[in-house]
Amino acid sequence: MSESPVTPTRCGVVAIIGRPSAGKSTFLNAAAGEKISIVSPVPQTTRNAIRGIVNAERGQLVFVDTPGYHDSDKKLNLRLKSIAHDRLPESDVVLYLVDASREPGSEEETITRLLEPAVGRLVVGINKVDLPEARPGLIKLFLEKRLPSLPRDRVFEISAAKDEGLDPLLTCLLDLVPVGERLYPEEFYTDQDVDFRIAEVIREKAILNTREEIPHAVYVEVADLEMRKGGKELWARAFLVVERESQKGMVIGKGAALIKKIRTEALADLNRIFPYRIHLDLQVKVNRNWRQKDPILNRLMGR
Ligand SMILES: Nc1nc2c(ncn2[C@@H]2O[C@H](COP(=O)(O)OP(=O)(O)OP(=O)(O)O)[C@@H](O)[C@H]2O)c(=O)[nH]1
Ligand SMILES: [Mg+2]
Repeated sequence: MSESPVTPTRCGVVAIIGRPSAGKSTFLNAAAGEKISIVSPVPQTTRNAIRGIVNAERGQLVFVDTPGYHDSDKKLNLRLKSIAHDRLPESDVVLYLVDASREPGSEEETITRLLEPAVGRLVVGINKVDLPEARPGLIKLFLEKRLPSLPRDRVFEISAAKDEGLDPLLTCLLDLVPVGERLYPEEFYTDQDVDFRIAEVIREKAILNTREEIPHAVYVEVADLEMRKGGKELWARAFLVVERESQKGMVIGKGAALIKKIRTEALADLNRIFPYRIHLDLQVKVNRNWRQKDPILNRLMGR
């Protein structure tokens, strides 16, 4: 009796690497069809290695979104860089995202130098091709020069924001990950804790509603979480933490209008993400120069 051949399942870890604002988190959300990682126009929005799981008939891709790779000697930036760096050896495939609307400069050169040893398991997404100023041809020339052994069929033009061109790229990634069972149950799409996701959504709204140095000076601390009404409601108390007393007023706004707006926008997203009703008490406090404090950075960035 002949049996029809069964295609084996594939599963692997894909690290997403690229410059700040290349669209790594936007890509992850589009690929997964869920809001997993926060997005903003401000560079260095992502501060952690965030897992997002994409299930397909043929298998599972476990993406790891990383902080934008950026050369700087500041304490926080060095942490962000090492988070991205450390994900390389533990991934099966590396997805390098390049912003087609920006000329590839020294930062892009640093990244290609970093990725050169991984070229055999590298896939490139040339992102933001929807923008009129996008020049994918220029990026391709850059890649040919910097990564000459990268096969051309590993380079894809995409628009993460418009969810265009993602399927051939995902197919290519599935072809490259090893044969193996799924690492996560199929209904899983992220491994983040509830309090981390709440903190991140609040931070996204704070970034989107402030300017200049404030977006970088903010972190969010979830102080209390309590399930009520038999799991129907989640009550959260959180602090939006800034670096200086003078920044407090800027986040609170006139008549507390800004902090109210941040809270309302965060709640709208959180109520879409979670199956229970969220109640949020949000306050602002100062932790002087937290970006210089190792214990805080350890807590926020895990180390
Ligand atoms: N036009 C356009 N904009 C995009 C696209 N992908 C991302 N963006 C925008 O680019 C900005 C940065 O996107 P993110 O996804 O936060 O970028 P990132 O690479 O995760 O940035 P960091 O976390 O700071 O490293 C946001 O304003 C996105 O809306 C795209 O395909 N087209
Ligand atoms: Mg990001």
